[in-house]
Amino acid sequence: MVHKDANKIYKVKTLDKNMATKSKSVSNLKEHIENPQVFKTRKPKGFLCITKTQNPKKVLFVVPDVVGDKGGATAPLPGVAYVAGYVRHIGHEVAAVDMRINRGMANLFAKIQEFKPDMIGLSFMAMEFKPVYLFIAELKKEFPNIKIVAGGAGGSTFEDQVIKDTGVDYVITREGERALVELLEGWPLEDVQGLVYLKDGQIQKNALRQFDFDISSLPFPAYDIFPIREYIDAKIPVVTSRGCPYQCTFCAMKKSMGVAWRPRTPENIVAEIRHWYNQGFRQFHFVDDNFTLDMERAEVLCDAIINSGMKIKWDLRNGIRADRVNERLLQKMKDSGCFYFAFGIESMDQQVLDKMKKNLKVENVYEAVKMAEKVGIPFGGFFIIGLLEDTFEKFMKSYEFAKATPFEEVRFYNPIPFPGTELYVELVKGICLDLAQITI
Ligand code: B12
Ligand code: SF4
Repeated sequence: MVHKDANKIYKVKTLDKNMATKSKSVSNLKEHIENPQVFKTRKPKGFLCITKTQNPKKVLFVVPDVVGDKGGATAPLPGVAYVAGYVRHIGHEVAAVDMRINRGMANLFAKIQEFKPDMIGLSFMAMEFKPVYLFIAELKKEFPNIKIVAGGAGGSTFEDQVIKDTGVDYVITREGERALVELLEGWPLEDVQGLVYLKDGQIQKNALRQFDFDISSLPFPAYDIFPIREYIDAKIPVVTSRGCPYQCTFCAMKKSMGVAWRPRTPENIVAEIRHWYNQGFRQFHFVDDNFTLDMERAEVLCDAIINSGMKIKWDLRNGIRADRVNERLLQKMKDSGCFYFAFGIESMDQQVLDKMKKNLKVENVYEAVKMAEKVGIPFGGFFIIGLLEDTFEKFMKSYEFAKATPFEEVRFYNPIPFPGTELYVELVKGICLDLAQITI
């Protein structure tokens, strides 16, 4: 499942000084993918030239049984599916156990005994660290000789601390596709960018990996290794872009996905949707950090969906910015099947917004909800209570606004100072908050 237009030139528009203007021709990776016989050995650091492994390994991806507020697994994890898809494409054998669906350690142990993986790959979010660490301890006890590699937002957040706290063999920070392949190929550990590992009992943290600008040329996520029809939402998650250039102080996605916004080509996205459409799926869930950053590109994508003739429904629950929509875009979103989206508003008090560096004006929010009402897509609003500068009176502005606006859904979150965020630094260093007091 590799997109055929992978070397199409797609212009990445820039938003502010945080992003350099780029026009990127996607790469010689495509040549390698299309000519899998060309197996080249290790090249200068940072360049992945492996196209087909000569030493296939078995990797079992495990999603620990930690579920959010829905009490069950809503969808397979895109991050794990991306990594698995890439590793499989190179020729390694992959399988997955989503323990949120196939519950119980006994089931997992049976699967491990049957599949006999060379390596177990785990993904977790920082919030989930307590149950996940207990889970790793059990796994290590039962299978002390199988290497475990941890990744995901949790791995990128805690880095070496994960090894210290759990004894996993490796942590891969940031994007995991190419790093895991390099690890499986047996590259010298010090050459695998983004890898954290133990050497002679000492933690080694390699240089961080550059973010991947070639995401249209990655194989589609391997959702097929998950029990895809057993999730609560019969929706396929689609990551149409990675990263976000804004600097919101509370936001914890930078450490795993970075400030560089990297869109996939509309053709590539439509090809992925078509793949699942042909298998009977009609609902999709776009999980970008900043789907509408480039409004023109979002329109082009909506047009491409409309022109594809596929009658799909899609939603966007991650919160788009109120200053990155216009009526024409919203209309195209609706026409292409968008049945719900949410605005990431955070606060209706300008001082609080400014303090969190949201780079948003409350006026933008008023305008955006008016447009959304006019176009008629049901929409939600996400807020955060209790960030720095917030007070009861300021919170009431958000509360009154939420009550007065015909939101389909309103969420008020508490802020969590994730390591790696500016909020964390402000709280821990600035106000000398005792780290031991932070429970997440
Ligand atoms: C979709 C999504 C969800 C989905 C699915 C979660 C998931 N684990 O994928 C749902 C709705 C369940 C969800 C829920 C929550 N989420 Co959420 N979510 C996201 C979102 C928007 C996209 C994730 C995604 O698919 N990205 C695209 C893929 C390609 O990237 P990726 O997952 O990072 O995977 C790459 C690497 O991390 C790595 N990798 C991933 N897994 C593995 C495994 C191995 C073995 C290796 C080697 C590498 C590797 O390689 C992947 C490919 O490059 C992210 C934002 C973000 N950009 O990460 C927030 C994010 C992960 N969520 C976050 C939070 C806080 C939550 C909630 C706590 C929100 C809440 N208050 O309720 C809940 C937690 C639910 C729970 N379990 O208790 C935070 C996590 C912070 C942190 N440092 O851990 C993020 C970063 C949002 C943010 N801006 O702060 N979320
Ligand atoms: S909260 Fe949204 S706009 Fe702000 S940095 Fe995170 S993803 Fe970007």
